Amino acid sequence: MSALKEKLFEKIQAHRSRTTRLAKEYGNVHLGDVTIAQAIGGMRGVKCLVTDISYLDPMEGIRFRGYTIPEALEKLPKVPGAEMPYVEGHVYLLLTGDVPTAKEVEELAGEFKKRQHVPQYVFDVLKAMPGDTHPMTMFATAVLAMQRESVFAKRYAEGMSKMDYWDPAYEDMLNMLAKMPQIGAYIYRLKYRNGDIIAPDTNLDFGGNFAHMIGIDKPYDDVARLYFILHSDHESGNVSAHTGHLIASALSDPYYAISGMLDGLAGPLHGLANQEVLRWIQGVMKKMGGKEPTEEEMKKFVWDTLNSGQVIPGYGHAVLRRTDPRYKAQRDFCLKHLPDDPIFKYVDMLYKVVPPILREQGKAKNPWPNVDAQSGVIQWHYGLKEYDYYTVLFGIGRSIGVLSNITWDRALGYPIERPKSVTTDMLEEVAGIKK
Ligand code: HAX
Repeated sequence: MSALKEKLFEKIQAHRSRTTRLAKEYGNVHLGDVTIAQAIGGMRGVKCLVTDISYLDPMEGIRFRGYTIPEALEKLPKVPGAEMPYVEGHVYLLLTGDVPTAKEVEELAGEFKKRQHVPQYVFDVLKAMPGDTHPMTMFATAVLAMQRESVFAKRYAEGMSKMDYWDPAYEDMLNMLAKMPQIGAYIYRLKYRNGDIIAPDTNLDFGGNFAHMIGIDKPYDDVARLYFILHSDHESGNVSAHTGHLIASALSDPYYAISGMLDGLAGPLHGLANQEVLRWIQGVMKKMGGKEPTEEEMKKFVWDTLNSGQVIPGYGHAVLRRTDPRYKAQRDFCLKHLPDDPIFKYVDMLYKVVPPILREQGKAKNPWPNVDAQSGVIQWHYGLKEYDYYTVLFGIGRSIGVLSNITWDRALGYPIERPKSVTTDMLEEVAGIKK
């Protein structure tokens, strides 16, 4: 170890006990409007963000513009011959708060078709990346590479009134979203299908075209629609939504903001948990040599994971205190379309086994499954087995909510975000440990 690294390690070891003591013994002490526990503990529960796009109740789960998931799926106009609604209709709902008519959806779908052309240089950038690059790195890079297309950045450079910011933010939103199915599918085919790219079909809707370009038949188009809608928004405090809002608050344009929010989504405690769930289940299956585990064997795998200091992916949540309705919506889909899928059976057994174990362990505040516990099974079932790709699907969906929020942030003139930090010494003074 270098002398610098050694010195740093000594300092870290000396400092750790101070932070732990502050959080454990003085967590409830107030530091202005928040407690020491909230300042150290990732601002949990601090109400200081505003959004009307969606609201997350700890017990009920998400409502998009006031609608629960079943209500939104029922009310939004359906794609002819499909079980699921148009993703475009959900974009309309999040942006305006109104359920669109069939004509309004058609118009928006037409707008997307006009804007869907992806510049060749984006594909060239993707092709130039090493073959083992993670799909999320490719996705965030593709979005960042397109920053030169930003209408917001162009209009800002020309000199634009604050009152007009929402307009180019809206243009960037539609331009970017319209291209996402093709960029996402291109990454998949380039990385996992030897670059055998399928051209878009301009007659298809957002979800249908994505399924077509990925190369998976019906009902995968409905899987894509369901997936993009479910992952679109989860109010504003989660890492991806908050990152997008934060970056855009500096008036960095929506391309910068979306590229950055995708980086946050790529963390295993957030969006990457969907790949981790499948990776974990594959590990269990491998150990079982293909045999279905008994409940007792499954319990042992769960305890082994916890005892080795790892989290159970797909379980727990910072806000939710019940089973995630996004999990339920996907479980209902599985029960209808793939009840006998072996991985669905594993996942369903985990639903029985994990919550009591997390309760017994006594650490996680929410022992119930979140969206990521169920999402990979459906992808796997329809042949999309490359699980490190799953977070890209989440990212396409999440872009809808984050971009809607950014457009409204600019419309309402929300300022640059700038909370205040303090030092550990200051916390110890507030706690009365240090005079
Ligand atoms: N397995 C094991 N331990 C868990 C756990 C899980 N699934 N969930 C929480 N815990 C632990 C925490 O690691 C923490 O331990 P320490 O005290 O040792 O730090 C303790 O329980 C208290 O955590 P918490 O207050 O209940 O949860 P947080 O708000 O801190 O974290 C997380 C919420 C989602 C990050 C957490 O539940 C977790 O790590 N879950 C597994 C990863 C996962 O599924 N993430 C996706 C969440 C949904 C999402 O954002 N999707 O994108």
